[in-house]
This record gives sequence, C-alpha cells and structure tokens, in this order.
Amino acid sequence: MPLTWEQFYAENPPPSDLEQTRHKVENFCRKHLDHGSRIVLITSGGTTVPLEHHTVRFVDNFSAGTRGSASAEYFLEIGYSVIFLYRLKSIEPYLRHVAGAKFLDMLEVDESSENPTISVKSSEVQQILPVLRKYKAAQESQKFLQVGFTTLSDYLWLLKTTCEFLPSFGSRAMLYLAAAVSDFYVPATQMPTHKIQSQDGAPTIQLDLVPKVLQPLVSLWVPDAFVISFKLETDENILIKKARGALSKYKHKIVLANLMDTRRSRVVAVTPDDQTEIILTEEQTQQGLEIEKCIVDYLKEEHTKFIVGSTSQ
Ligand code: PAZ
Repeated sequence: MPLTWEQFYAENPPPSDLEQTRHKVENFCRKHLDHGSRIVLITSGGTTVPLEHHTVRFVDNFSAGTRGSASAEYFLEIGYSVIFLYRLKSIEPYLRHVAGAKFLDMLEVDESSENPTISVKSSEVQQILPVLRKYKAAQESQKFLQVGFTTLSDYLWLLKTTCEFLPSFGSRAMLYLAAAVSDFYVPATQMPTHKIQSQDGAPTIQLDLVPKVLQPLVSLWVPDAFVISFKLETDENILIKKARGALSKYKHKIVLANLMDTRRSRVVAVTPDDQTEIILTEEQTQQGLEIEKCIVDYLKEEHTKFIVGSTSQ
C-alpha cells in the first residue's frame, strides 16, 4: 500500500534549514502582498531519490531546469513576483545565458598595472548587456526569490511550506509546477545508513510509490490559486489522455502536456473542456524566441480570466 501524503511527511524529516526558508518565503510574500501584485511559484528541475542515508548514490532524472528558469524570466518581465523552487545546480534564470566555460572566454584581463583588472571583451558586450540589465532589474525589484532543493523529500517539504503563504494572494497566486518529480522512492525506513557495498552482492532495490501531493495542494493548501501542472510523456498516444486524467482527478486549472523529444517546440495546454497547442516554428526558434515566452503569455491571459471570474463570484 502506498503511503498517504500525511504519512509521507510524518516519515520523512524536513530539510534542516526549513525554518530559515519558511521565514524567507514569509517575508517575501508579505512584502509583495501589500502591492497587490500577482505571484507565481515555479518548480524547476528534477528531484533525486537517495539510496543511502549517507548518500553516495541516488536515482535522478533528465530534467535540466530549462523550462522553469526561462519561464521565471518571462514571468518577472510581465510583473509577477516569482518564487523559484529549483533543483540546486540545475539551470538558473539569467545565469543560463552565460553559464559554462564560454563565460570565461568572454572576459579579458589587464595585468599591466599592480592591480590587475578584469572586464568583458567588447565583442561580448552585446550578448551580456541585455541579460545583465534584466537580471539587475529583477534584483532591484526584489520580486525574485530562489529556494533550492536536491532530494524528493526536501522538494515536497519546501513545496508544502511555500504553499502556506500563498492563500493570502487568493486567485492572484499561480502555481507553475514544471519540476520533474520522482514517482518512486526508497522509504527512509528501508534505506541503509551507509554506502551500499558491492562485496555484499548486487543489491535489490525496492522503490515505493510517492503519494501525489497535487491532491492536497489543490484541495487544501491553495484552494483559490490558479494551479498549472505539467505532464511529460514519451508516447504521443497517451499524452492527452493522461493530461485529462490528471485534470479530472485533481481538479486544477490547466495541464501543460509535452513529449520529451519535442518539449522545446510543442506544448498542449489542456483544460477541462478545451485544448490549445502552443507551437514554436523552426523560424521562430532561429529568431531566438523561446516556447516558454509563448507559454507565459498564454497563462497570463488565462490567469486574468480566472482572477476576474473569481472576484465576480
Ligand atoms: O527541465 P527541462 O526544461 O529539461 O524539462 C521540462 C520538463 C519536461 C521537465 C517539464 O516540461 C515537465 O513536463 N515537467 C513535468 C514532468 C512530469 O510529468 O512529472
């Protein structure tokens, strides 16, 4: 029998710094509530499932955090306050444009004086400047809060904790659940304390089902919010059926359905009585447009209708 979500939280301890994070999220939400702004909680990247308490090995998934980090930039651009719940060391907003070894190639050193100076090569300024401007604007607006996780259990604790502060935004809160969250895990009670030893032979690892926290999230934690989940599949034949199944089970607003191979160019927004294809053409990609911009523009409109509908009731 899979655990209920309550049992999962009872059996898996929170991250050690949960209270500090709770404090940060509370302050952030309080600050932006005053200004009546919309807020979005974005989850991004994949969770790990440790195989040992002193973790050397873990089960991971492919998600790089591109969807979440690009979307965060676009939500900030249109005025949302953004809580970015992301897998540590996955792709981050703004940094994603300059990450990697190429960044060092963009710099030059002047060692002609006693105090060497470092500057951006003039040939690179046009690439860095727009990103830097957007990053600085996000920092100055103080509308961007990053909260990091690594394991599945930390993710679920941080998600629940963040949700404590969203109900005061009512329908102005959006949840954009793009993280790839493991469906399976090794319960703490069945995990060895120390590194699994090869001399003991090939291990048999039994994975249990993770309870679906989308259910309490929608019905209990943030009942008035505009909740969007993602559905990833590799088989086109089951994609929309699975998205519809999730909508009817959890009763949230939209499932953004995508296939792994085409996720950068096609997402289907499935609602209870409709579906809208969001497609990026080859030409648009070449012009530098990202599908996340189209997704965020679409969601902004849908969120507006939702807020209007909620306040007129
Ligand atoms: O992080 P990424 O850009 O590499 O991938 C994004 C994604 C495919 C993880 C996301 O669009 C998604 O579908 N998330 C939900 C996955 C799921 O079905 O649990």
